[in-house]
Amino acid sequence: MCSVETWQLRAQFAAGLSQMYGAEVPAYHTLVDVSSAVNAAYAAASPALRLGSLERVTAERHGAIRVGSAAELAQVADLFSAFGMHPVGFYDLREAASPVPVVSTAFRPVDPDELARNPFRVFTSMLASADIRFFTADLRGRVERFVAGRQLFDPGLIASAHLIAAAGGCPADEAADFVAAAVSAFALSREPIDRAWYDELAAVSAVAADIAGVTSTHINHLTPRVLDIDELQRAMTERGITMIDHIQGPPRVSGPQVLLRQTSFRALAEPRRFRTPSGEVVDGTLRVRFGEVEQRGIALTPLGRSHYDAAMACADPSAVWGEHFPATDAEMAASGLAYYHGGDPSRPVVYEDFLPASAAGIFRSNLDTDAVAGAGGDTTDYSLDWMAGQIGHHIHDPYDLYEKVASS
Ligand code: OOG
Ligand code: NI
Repeated sequence: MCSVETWQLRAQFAAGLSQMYGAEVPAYHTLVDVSSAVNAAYAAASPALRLGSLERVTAERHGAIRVGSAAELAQVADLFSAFGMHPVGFYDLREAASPVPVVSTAFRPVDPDELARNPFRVFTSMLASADIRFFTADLRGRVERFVAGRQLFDPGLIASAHLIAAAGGCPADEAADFVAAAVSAFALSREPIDRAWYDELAAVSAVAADIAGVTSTHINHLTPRVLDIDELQRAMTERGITMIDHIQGPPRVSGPQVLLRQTSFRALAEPRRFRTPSGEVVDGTLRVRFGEVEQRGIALTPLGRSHYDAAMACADPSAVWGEHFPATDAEMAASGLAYYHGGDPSRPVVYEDFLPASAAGIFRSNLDTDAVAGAGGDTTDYSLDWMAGQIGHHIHDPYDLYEKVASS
């Protein structure tokens, strides 16, 4: 008997992570408070919220995690399927203007009613250790051995996840333990970090060190959703918090707001423990986690996306926006640029995914140094199909999902 359904487990998982992360990163509470205030003020001024109710938007979060290998990603996929979160899309952040040596997917509910019940999603990145532009053969071998030798998830947790995913839920007396065990797998570890190993990886890429320099994974950030990100950016700055210079993604426009806009701030140094080369355990700090906020707009069709990419290729996208996009939803719908439920311009389909260029910008926001990619082309096999084969789960094409939502 499944008295607790998958979506309820997902809601509990999101709430549990939020509670844990808030205890670990107090600035998160400031961010959530400011976000809630911005949303309440926006909703009060604009009674018709077309992109989600105040309740859904204010409760909405996305998380980000990073793992070291395809085998670890497969475990994440198995674990998240118990929460009704399935992989959608393939993001290659090695191709960004400031490359990050990871390939990613996003785990999220795929059915509209599931999104409505709880839209929790987790952007999940895997270290691209096979990319010789970042890792020498020697370093790759050591990274892969280190990662293969650690255990991110208790095999019992993954076994339970299989059963829950297959049954669509679990009995009430099992739910709390399962969710608590899943949440704690993403806690920041107190295990001492091998200083020399961490520093060697950090010299290649700070993200590589965060992923493969430690024996566990952790929530990197937990992102609230706001209805007015410019106002959020202003309010956070007013509180003395230094935000990244530019909001990532599309500019603020007077017409229909599309896709996803994001901003972030650098987290404070967090206490971590290190083991020095002489074997001594000492206290130190790392700055790897940050705060992020998102504003979601309308999902674009492949045609709309090509217009978006063309606008974003210009030095000042806001100056040329009108050359690529019309000013009204009616024209957006008529020209097939964006998705609307049943083609009705008053009912936009919300973008539920991520943007690779923005993600790379978000990754960078907490780094002192960028990764330096060596010369040469990509010789790896990384692709959506490769990833799907490795993890043994179908990876949904986001456009298929939007088509289905728009026509249902
Ligand atoms: C993921 C960065 C990307 C987003 O919202 O685009 C991301 C990470 O830092 O692990 O979270
Ligand atoms: Ni994020």
